[in-house]
Amino acid sequence: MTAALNKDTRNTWHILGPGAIGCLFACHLQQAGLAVRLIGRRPEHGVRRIRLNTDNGEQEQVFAPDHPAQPITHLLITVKAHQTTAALQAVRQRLTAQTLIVLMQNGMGTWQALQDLPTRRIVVATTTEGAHRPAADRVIHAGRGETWVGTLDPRYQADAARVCRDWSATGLVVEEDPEILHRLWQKLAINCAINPLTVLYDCPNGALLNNTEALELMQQVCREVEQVMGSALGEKPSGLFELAKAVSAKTSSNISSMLQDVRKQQQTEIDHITGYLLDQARRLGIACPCNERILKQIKAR
Ligand code: KPL
Repeated sequence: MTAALNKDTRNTWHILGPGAIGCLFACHLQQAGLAVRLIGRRPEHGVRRIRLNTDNGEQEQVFAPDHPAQPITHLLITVKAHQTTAALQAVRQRLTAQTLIVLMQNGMGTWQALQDLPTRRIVVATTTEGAHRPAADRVIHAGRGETWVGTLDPRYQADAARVCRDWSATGLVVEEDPEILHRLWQKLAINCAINPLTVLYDCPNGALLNNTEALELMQQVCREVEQVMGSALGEKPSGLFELAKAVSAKTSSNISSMLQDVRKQQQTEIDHITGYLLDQARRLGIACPCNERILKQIKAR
């Protein structure tokens, strides 16, 4: 089934970074009746077709081309963390003081890089939806999850609530989280515990659980992350090792995003995952020798 182009562009969502997660949200938002435009690395002149596979079969969505002169009212950023500054530079002149931005990506540290944009209306989101893109025009919704939206600046709480309301029409589970910083840290912690290890052992997430050496390393990573996270948030987190093992088991056949990047010989997100953790550790005066070593090993590859 092919969905018709949506003509109502008053509340158009522009998706900056139409990778697996960007395309998944693009398809769901357009299916829910919102106008969506995709902004890729190269300008596209014709319509773009994406086939989305879900439990209910396949549906093709047709996206109208993005007009580079059209101001952007709603922007969902799903580019990789290290691509954020360059990707924003390309659309900067289309942003206004009213533009609402949702930042949804792995890793942390890019929110700070958004501080000099014309708009202050920035909310953050994190998702456990599973998606992969076997071809440029095909997205597989591999596992249903949840998406959490919140703001790091309480003045924009109403914007987070609005995003949740609009996105709930997609049928995806989208909830507001007043403790979004905690949730971002938790995601970062899981990524620190799983992603670099899958690169070091060149294995899917679940295989870490059958490898005594990898498990020992995961436990050390988790101990250090708990100290930094606890100090950054002013709380005493525990149980990270158990959580990381549970996520590895739940996503056992996944090739982590970092291992996928390594296999494609692309830049990894290590600077915004382990690198961000270590920046915070230094700021807080906490030693993290195990994560330091891992950062060096991943960067040396
Ligand atoms: O977020 C992930 C990633 O690969 O980046 C995990 C949770 C490890 C799932 O693969």
